[in-house]
Amino acid sequence: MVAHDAAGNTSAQSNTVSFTTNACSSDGGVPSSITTISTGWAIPWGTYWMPDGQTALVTERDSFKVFKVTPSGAKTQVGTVPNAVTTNGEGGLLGVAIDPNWATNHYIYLMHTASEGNRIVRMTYNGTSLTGYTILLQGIKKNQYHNGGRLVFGPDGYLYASTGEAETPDLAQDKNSLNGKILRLTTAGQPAPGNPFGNYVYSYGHRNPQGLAFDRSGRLWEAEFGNSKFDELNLIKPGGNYGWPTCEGTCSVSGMTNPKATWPTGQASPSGIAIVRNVVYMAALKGERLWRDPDQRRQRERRHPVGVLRRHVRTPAYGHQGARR
Ligand SMILES: [Ca+2]
Repeated sequence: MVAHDAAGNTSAQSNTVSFTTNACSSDGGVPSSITTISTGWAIPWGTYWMPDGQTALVTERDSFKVFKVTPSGAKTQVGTVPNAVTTNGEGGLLGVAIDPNWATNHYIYLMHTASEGNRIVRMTYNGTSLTGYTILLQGIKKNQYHNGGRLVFGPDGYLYASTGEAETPDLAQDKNSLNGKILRLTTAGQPAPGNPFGNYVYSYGHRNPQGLAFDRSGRLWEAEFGNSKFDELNLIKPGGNYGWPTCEGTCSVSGMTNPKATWPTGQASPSGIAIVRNVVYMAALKGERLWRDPDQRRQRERRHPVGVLRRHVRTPAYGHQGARR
């Protein structure tokens, strides 16, 4: 920096100063110029960007393959996850997450169905191939449907996983069951310190939770399949009871946390979510569209937001699961 006074004197150059500007005050913006970057997929399921944002890893549910994909559309198989099986339904190779410290430890995390149940495992990805299969948590009850399966890292450095209730609704209310939950664990596969019930459970009362994403404020959002009436977008708090099977969508039962947004199931059936510039994007399977949920509406924390979300673009359902469950 250089200073000037009223007399026209100019100072010497200061030392170099570096700073980071604040985030843009206006969130979102409506997407445009929507293009297809990659084709030829069977059932692509989990997607996660590498920390450098230059490539993503994408899982294929029924082939158990993992691919590297670039924004230009280049697609390279990097491996196949061992010990994965299908359920002839919604199980198979599911979510993927990249360790925030990948540059030094080269760890990635996967959720998949195996012989004894659903597992969360760690593998080593060196940028080219997968090795070092290590089980972190296993025996999460599997079922033909309702396996959950999304993974995401929180800003706290812990791994969050969504698990379905395996079409056994009472498991969702059992705080000692791994099913119908959002779990929080360490990268070594232990319950994260400070979890509300001293085990893996972070929140409960979920039916078939799917997308998980953190917003700019570090808040966790989750999209969830309802049964036959309403799908949900929930703001997740530790220890929260999200209602299933007592409630589907919004209800007025003491102790149950209502969703921040709901949709008639025919318009949604949510799959993955992503948050970009604090706007939630939610892929809808039966709805065959991409929903866009601007931040302002979430900040109002509306209790009955049915219909306030607006359909923006149609998209082929990704992670298509066939008949809605
Ligand atoms: Ca609920």
